[in-house]
Amino acid sequence: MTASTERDRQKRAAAMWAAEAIEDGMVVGLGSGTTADMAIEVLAARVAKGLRIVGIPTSERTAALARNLGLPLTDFAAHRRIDIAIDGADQVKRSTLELIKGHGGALLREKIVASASDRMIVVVDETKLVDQLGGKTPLPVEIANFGWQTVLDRLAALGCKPVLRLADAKPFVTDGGNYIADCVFGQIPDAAALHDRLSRIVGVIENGLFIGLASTIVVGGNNGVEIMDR
Ligand code: A5P
Repeated sequence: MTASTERDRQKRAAAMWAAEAIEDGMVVGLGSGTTADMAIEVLAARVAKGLRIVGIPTSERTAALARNLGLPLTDFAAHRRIDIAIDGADQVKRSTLELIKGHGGALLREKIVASASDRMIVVVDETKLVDQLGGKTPLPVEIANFGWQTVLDRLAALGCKPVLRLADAKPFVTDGGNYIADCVFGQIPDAAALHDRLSRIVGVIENGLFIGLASTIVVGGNNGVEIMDR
């Protein structure tokens, strides 16, 4: 088995575990990314067999996938609270269950959905587990497009190397119409402190540090899934 096939198998095992935790009548937060997609596929198959749920998507891409698969969608106008959100992550810190998210660019909606959820189940393969957040993995920060250059300067003053994310040689634009600065901080020993400092920069809309939001991490590994609860 190739490494990528094995990784897909691990991701699918985690996604299946999370999708099986969803019960009839629930409002479900639908995450973004390849692992969340797998959970959405399992949920849609369960809906086809009679499970009654509604989903709130964390991205336009996820909304399109859910619609194509026949998974009914709703929004915050109809439901203020979500029972369970299922989403992926780019890094998970073992000891604290703090996350880095946003490599897919959906971090703002993902964080709004996670914050409105009674429970957030994070689905990852074992390559996402780390002892310390950051390292070479950049922290995505969603920023206003007006004056983005000044925001990058302020981010750099925090000690990182911010790079404006591009797509097809133009700035990548999020579903909310904003830009993303990918910030390499190196090791992030105190995620809460960094989160606060980022939040104080005018023009920063949200950052990819998810602190105190994940309830359960489902890690797909060689020998099935490992469950880490907060
Ligand atoms: C999307 O913005 C991200 O937060 C994703 O949840 C994250 O990139 C995980 O994606 P994969 O499951 O594709 O690795």
